[in-house]
Amino acid sequence: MSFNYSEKIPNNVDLANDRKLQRALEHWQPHFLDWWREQGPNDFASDEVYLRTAVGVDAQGWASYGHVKMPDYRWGIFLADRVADRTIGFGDHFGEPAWQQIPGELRSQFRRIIVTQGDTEPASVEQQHLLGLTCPSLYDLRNLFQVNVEEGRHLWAMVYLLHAYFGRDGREEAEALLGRHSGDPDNPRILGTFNEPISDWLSFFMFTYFTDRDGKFQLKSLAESGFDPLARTCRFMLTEEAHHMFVGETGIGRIVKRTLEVMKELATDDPAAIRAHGAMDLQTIQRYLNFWFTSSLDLFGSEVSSNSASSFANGIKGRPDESQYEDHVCTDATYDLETPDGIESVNLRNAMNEVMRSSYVKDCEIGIKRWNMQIKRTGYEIPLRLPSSRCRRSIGSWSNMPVDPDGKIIDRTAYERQLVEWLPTESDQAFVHSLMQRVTEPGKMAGWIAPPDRGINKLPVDYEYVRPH
Ligand code: BYC
Repeated sequence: MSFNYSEKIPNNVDLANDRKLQRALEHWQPHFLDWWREQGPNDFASDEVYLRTAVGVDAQGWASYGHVKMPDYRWGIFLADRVADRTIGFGDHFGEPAWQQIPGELRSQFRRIIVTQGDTEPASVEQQHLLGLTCPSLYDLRNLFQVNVEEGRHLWAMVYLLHAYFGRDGREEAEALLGRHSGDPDNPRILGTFNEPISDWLSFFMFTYFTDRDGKFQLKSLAESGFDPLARTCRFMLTEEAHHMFVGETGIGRIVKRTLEVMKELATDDPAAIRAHGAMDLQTIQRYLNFWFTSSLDLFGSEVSSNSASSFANGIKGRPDESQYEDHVCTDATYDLETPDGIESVNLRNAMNEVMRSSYVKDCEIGIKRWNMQIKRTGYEIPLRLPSSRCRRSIGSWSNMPVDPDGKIIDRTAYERQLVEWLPTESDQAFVHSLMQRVTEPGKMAGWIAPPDRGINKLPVDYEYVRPH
């Protein structure tokens, strides 16, 4: 497939030969650009940003670098290459040829999942839209914008599917994706975490570590879908998603590194002294981690879910890396769930949300181990840790249960008293906000974060990643 960049919408789906679809998407495009101007990082619209743009799906094409003004970024539609003779890898249709069109009886289920996925993408851009004003460096500013434009492209990916496969309903859903807004009391985003404000960079790095990682797992499960265009779209989105999690992991790692430098310099682990020196104490970092991890856990849905069972049965949504399992049908298998009333054995198909959540938690542990090695090497015994996945839940069987970070059910009054200590307090937030000062001299870093080990695309750290207009 060749790519034609003289087209308004770069794509590898042969849009030029589908005039009706092309017209529908070209009708949506100005609405998207209006939304980007109103809800995106508009203060930087005339700056030139060193961005990676996808111009194809192969090893060379997916990462083409250069300075671009964000409103001129080419939001294109790219699906990973088609796998010849692909068959459905799980559920009741296991082994049947993958679908190129959506089976009529599954339309509304597919639509719901595509809309939910699509809704998160613009939500995150809205959540982050003021962060550029307080960037700790030009390197970080560029990474923020890279994440933002790619989330915009991921919205395009879902809107393409809605327009191409769902007719008028799909076009209405695509409009509605621009009508809901993060945190809007009248018309909020669909999932909880995407309505939480991200008004400082510590939250941004936590979000890209924990919430984008939910994205990784959800996209992996949709990359298994029996509906081939959805699977191919998600496969390509995953290549971009990896960078977002890199931003989170290295961002938190660099904050921890700077904190440890200050602790060493002052020879103390006293939070007040560390703060007075302009760095973030590990306890504050832990409280932000508690907030974003527990919020992101809810994004997997309920432990026992008939929706997840039917998504699996119908070939809509598989398990991430389905090929790692032996049984792809799971009609007789069971799963032992820990509920507040004890162990409950449920049909595995009904526990798919929990299967995914458990893999997600394991993946989250990797960064924690890495940061803790840094802390240990400096000689301190203040490890960061993930709270129990039962703690502070708002969805599922542990919802609203008084569970402490160790996973133990405790007295409700004690829980309510202590919860405020496990999460960022108002004074933590005021302190973190007080550190958020804009640094825009190439190579310079704010005092609360260490420089990265290397720059983008083999360029030096002090490269001018964003050129102000
Ligand atoms: N908040 O049976 P249940 C990403 C709703 S992140 C509010 O428990 P089910 C990204 C649910 O919708 C990945 N509502 O679970 C990251 C349902 O409502 P309806 C996003 C919630 O149905 C960073 C009801 O509760 N992708 O890409 O299996 C930056 C009962 O549901 C929540 C996806 O989510 C919640 N946390 O749903 C940018 C993939 N959890 O329909 C991007 C698409 C559940 O009965 N979505 N509910 O009114 C799905 O696969 C599924 O819808 C869910 C689980 C994962 C959300």
